[in-house]
Amino acid sequence: SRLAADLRIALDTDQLTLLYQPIVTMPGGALFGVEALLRWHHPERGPIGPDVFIPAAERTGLIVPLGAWVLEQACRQAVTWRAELGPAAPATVSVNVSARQLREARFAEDVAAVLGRTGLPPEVLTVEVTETAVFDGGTALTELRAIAALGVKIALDDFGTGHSSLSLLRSCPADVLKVDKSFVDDITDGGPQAVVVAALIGICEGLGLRAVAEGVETAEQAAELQRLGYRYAQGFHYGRPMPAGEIADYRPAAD
Ligand code: G
Ligand code: G
Ligand code: NA
Ligand code: MN
Repeated sequence: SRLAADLRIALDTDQLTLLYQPIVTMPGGALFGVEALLRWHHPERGPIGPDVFIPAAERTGLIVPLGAWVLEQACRQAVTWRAELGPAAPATVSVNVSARQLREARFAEDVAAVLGRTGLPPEVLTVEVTETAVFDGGTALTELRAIAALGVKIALDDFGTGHSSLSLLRSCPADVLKVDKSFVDDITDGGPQAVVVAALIGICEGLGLRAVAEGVETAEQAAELQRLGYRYAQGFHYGRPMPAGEIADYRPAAD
């Protein structure tokens, strides 16, 4: 397609950038880590969202070189932050990995190579995968176990929206569970979402997983999450995705 052809060019020029969104601790909202989020500024069409071009990149297989670029950029940035900010650097840098990337038998090898090239300690990198990508079968679990063995952290992204299964939490070497925004949206209404969010923190505590609440947009949601026992959050209430250079200046705006 036209989009895929343009994306191939974008990869070779400098139309792609990574923004970084704070992942914070509660209470207080101090910076804990960041999630890398890909942005494409098309020379004629302007900004195109990853929800549009990632699926196209998956269909064409371009996601493999694209994903490798994202991984390399994010690891290099993490190394730069550690050199420049020392203990104030993000403790973890998360990178989204799609189903197709995980199906590539070389994924773990590529991750190991990037860590070697950049010198980033493996435990600083978090790979975010969806439940659906893990269930995709094939080599996904093998690749995840291989990167976990390197010391890289694994986060289950958008948790609750896919085929959420408790057996997945046992078979997949996950360290972090990211509770999807759709569950966080209505927690202050006392509806069924609140029950799910409350149950997930218990599951995470029991299994030794770090629970991160995604899409936190209001002070009321943040307060309710803290009341339920959540200690990590991400969302516009705390910080929007921002250029790497702004992360050093991040200060908690709110609890
Ligand atoms: O940043 P935004 O909310 O627009 O992201 C939309 C979707 O695109 C999210 O599901 C996010 O996980 C995905 N996404 C953003 N950056 C990347 C990336 O670098 N690689 C992959 N595979 N997905 C990404
Ligand atoms: O699928 P994933 O969780 O990786 O998607 C992250 C996406 O969610 C990013 O594109 C980011 O821009 C978006 N996002 C992050 N926080 C918020 C929020 O508080 N509200 C909304 N609407 N989107 C958010
Ligand atoms: Na994500
Ligand atoms: Mn998510």
